[in-house]
Amino acid sequence: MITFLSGGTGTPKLIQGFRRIINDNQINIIANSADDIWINGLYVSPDVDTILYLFSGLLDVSKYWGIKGDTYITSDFLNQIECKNWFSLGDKDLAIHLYRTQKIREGMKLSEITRCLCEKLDIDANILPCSDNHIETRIITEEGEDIHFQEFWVKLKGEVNIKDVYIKQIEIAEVPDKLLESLEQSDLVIIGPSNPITSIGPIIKIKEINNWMKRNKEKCIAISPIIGKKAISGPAAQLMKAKGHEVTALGVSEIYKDLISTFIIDQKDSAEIGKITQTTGIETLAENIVFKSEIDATELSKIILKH
Ligand code: FO1
Repeated sequence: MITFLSGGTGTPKLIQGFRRIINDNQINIIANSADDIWINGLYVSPDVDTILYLFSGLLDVSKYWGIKGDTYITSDFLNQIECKNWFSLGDKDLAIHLYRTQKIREGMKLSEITRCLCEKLDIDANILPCSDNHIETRIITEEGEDIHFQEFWVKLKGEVNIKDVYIKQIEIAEVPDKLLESLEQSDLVIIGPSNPITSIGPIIKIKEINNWMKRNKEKCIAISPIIGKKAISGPAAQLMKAKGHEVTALGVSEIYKDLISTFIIDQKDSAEIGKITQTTGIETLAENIVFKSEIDATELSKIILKH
């Protein structure tokens, strides 16, 4: 079994590569749930849904969130009657949020709801939110405002001077029932090339996951989401800087150093291998980590499996 820690778009793209060479029933996903947000009375779980849509063949791969071919009739009409609707929910996507919200109201846990959705969408992979507790990434702006990650990223388009980032309720977050069992059954645990602060950060900050990885770091590897001094995509650079990390592959390796035994950086950063290994003691490989197509992701997947 292979377990992926996933959030944002980088790890889902890598997973697409793995799916060409291993069966879905050999894959566990631990998805970030700290991007979750209540919007217009509905509970939306973006990083879990991206994975659900990916494994059910529904994902809009032009943006790596939402459902392909979805329409926005409800969202547009909502905009007409309520101007605050800055988070666009597709009409089919809405059905998932209606279902999840109803089940939450009936007292079901997020992991149980995710399992039901996997059955309904004919998904063979084992998909788990990192916690059944509600955790939430919050951004504190230079002006002192404390806003949800989605407000920072979607409403304000990331154009914010960040003073700090924190994960609300992370100290008391517990893993879902079967999560540790899934990790125990894994031959390999992969931190994909996602943002280490807000996509992977919440997952590895959960005590039971963090402790498990520390005890099993030989099985754990990570792929850098940073090449040179830039993020492959998304707000990783901005967020790493805000948390005082160097925006380089070395900076990423320092975040993961207690949890992994192998780190994969981009070929363009190959000169950094010595420095990373010296600073962190992690075996470091330089490969192509930019996925222009599924073939690139498959190539990296093959290299990881052979290693
Ligand atoms: N991203 C946007 O840039 N604009 C949106 O309106 C938006 C809506 C949305 C709805 C459901 C969903 O699952 C994801 C959505 N996203 C949207 C993506 C999301 O903000 C982030 O990309 C993820 O949270 C980062 O992993």
